[in-house]
Amino acid sequence: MPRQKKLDLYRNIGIIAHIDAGKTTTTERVLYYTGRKHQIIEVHDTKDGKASTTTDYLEQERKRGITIQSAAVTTEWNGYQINLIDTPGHVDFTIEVNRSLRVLDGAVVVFDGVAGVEPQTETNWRLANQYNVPRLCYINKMDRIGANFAHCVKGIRERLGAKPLLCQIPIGSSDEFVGMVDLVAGMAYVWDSDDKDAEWESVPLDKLEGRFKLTATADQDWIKRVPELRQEMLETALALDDDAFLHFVEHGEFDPAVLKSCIRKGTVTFQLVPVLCGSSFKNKGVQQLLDAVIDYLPFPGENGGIGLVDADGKKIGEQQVDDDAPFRALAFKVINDQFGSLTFIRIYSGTIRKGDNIQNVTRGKKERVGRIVEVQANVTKDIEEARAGDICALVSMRETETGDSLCDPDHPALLERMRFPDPVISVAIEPKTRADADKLSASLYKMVKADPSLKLAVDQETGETVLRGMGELHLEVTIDRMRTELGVEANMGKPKVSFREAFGRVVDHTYQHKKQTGGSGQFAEVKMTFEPAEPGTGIEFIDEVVGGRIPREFIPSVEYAIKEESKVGQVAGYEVVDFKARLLDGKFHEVDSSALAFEIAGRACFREAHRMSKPKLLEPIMKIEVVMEASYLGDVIGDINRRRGQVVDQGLKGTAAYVQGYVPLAEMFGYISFLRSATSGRGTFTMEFDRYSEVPSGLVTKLLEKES
Ligand SMILES: Nc1nc2c(ncn2[C@@H]2O[C@H](COP(=O)(O)OP(=O)(O)OP(=O)(O)O)[C@@H](O)[C@H]2O)c(=O)[nH]1
Ligand SMILES: [Mg+2]
Repeated sequence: MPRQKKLDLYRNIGIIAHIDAGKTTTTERVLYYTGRKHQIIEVHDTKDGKASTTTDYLEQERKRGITIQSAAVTTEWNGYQINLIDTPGHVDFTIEVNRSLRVLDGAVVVFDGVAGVEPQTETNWRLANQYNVPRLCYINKMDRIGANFAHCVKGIRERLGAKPLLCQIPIGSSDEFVGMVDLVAGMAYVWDSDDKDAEWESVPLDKLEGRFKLTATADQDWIKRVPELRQEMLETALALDDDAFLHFVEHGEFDPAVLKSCIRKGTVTFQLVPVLCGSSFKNKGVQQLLDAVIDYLPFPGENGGIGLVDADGKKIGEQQVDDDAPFRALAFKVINDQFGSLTFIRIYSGTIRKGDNIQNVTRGKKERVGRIVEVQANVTKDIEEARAGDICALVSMRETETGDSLCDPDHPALLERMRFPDPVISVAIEPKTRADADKLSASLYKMVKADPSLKLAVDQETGETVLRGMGELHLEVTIDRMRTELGVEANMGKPKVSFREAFGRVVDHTYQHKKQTGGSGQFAEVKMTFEPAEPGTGIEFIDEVVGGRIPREFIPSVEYAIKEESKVGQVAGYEVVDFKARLLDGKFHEVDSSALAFEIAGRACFREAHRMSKPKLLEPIMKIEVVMEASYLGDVIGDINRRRGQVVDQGLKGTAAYVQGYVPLAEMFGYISFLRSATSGRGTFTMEFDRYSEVPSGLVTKLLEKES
């Protein structure tokens, strides 16, 4: 079947933001105004379990009023197909933003008009930078008391380092917010009520003077500055097209279509970021936001394709978005339930049809395409084929996991995958009843497979099953979802910090494994150097053996030994990270050497070398931001210092004060209770993993005791 809709009529976009900025509320409006649904459900009306927004359909999402997993919906606007992913803002679920941004072509960044740039706005912004995703800024919640458009724009410029292009400015704020001036169209839109079906009146710019009675001077100023702001916007945007710019400077005229194409060019090439405003909750600005998505965000392939990489992840080329090229797609999400699995893919090139055989290049396995479905949040619809630019899901793939490349078997390639964040917290898990015990490990395995920011391990000393994740909420929600989705109940132990270990200094070490008394003997000798490496570089094994001093076939056993043995460090049994292991030399015996003998030698060499290196214990350091009334600032800062923290910034956000700093995770358990009592319940905080850092030597024993 030929392509039904031209590629430039597609938009694959994500909605990203800090928690509570209004992503899901905006998504509900998008579905309503595009005619996809006939009723709007408010996020805060779903706790009783009777109703649900389209994208927050999980029981855990409804109860908590937050988004936990990203959900995809498809809709149409003015003949364009919009595939939209609503993502969570809570930092514990950052993997969902990460993997969505990997496969999307554009994003709408939503801001709470009162809070402006918040910690997760920054994190998600950085992620969008990493994945080269052009974006629009939508300053939502302009109806809230304290909404401050200028503060938000300043944040975009200063904290996100972007060049905001004001395409709209608000008319009024808080309960006086009635609409916006569209500087691009040269028209103001004024709504006659907050109703979802309210009409807006289009008011020409020369009729604005004296039309609104705005109490706040700042709000009046925005309206007064309209001519000046429009001129500024026009000059900035038109500067992206030399001819249009010259014509504008000389004659004061421009072609509206050229203006839009300039803004689009600036957006797609990251030279500017269009800024819009509105109030999704009060039903103002969402249709205009949709227009901007069409006008300024790229269609699939407009901003390039996806990187092709070698087995080590090094970029070796690019796959353009192209129907006629061989089939290539990236799996970005796997959802499991009792009945099977759904694997979400983004197709970069080619076409797949039901019944096709495809290759999972990452795992070297064949897969068969049984069913292809289009997904509308939790509802699927079978389709016959899917093609370049599409986001769809495959039913019951057997081998495919998040991040895998799926290709035409005759044209295998590895596509650039997403990065998975490091889990920093762990809990011991035990089955609730004997019936649960039988199914527990299989169910945990399914949860971990669906969420690469979880890790599962067995504590070698205690034999306990240990689940690691991004935070307490992440682990709690995982266990609860296992109950509701897979019918298996488990109890969770106390959350603990996931420490790591590192080499303290360079160590040269030789180990000889010899057992040659009676029967068949064992012999292997390895000479190795271990050196600490930069944080985040992982483990590098370098084979420098020359002249057959160790036969080739035994070298992989040494590498395997080092990687396995590094899972249990010599300080306290935590994983050893970031080092280079060089295998320099060794000895072997014609008869008594074997792969096993070299593995044993490698393991022992690692253990002894790690112990000799004055090994370090590393702990996760969290970046925190606390927002409270200014009068509590002193108490909050004093407390951060007592928690071995370091304050790096403090200031005012509207009428509230904020502090930013770094605190070891080990000192952050129970922080919310401190904050509540210290600020009469009015303080809030967010924290996210920043880096691993060495535990001061004097504290190692104390900390390990506290955590055990
Ligand atoms: N006053 C006001 N409230 C809003 C607006 N948009 C959303 N809200 C409210 O803000 C709260 C959070 O909204 P959500 O849409 O769940 O926010 P979110 O960004 O999806 O949150 P997470 O997915 O949990 O990160 C809800 O109570 C909404 O009703 C708005 O424009 N004005
Ligand atoms: Mg949400």
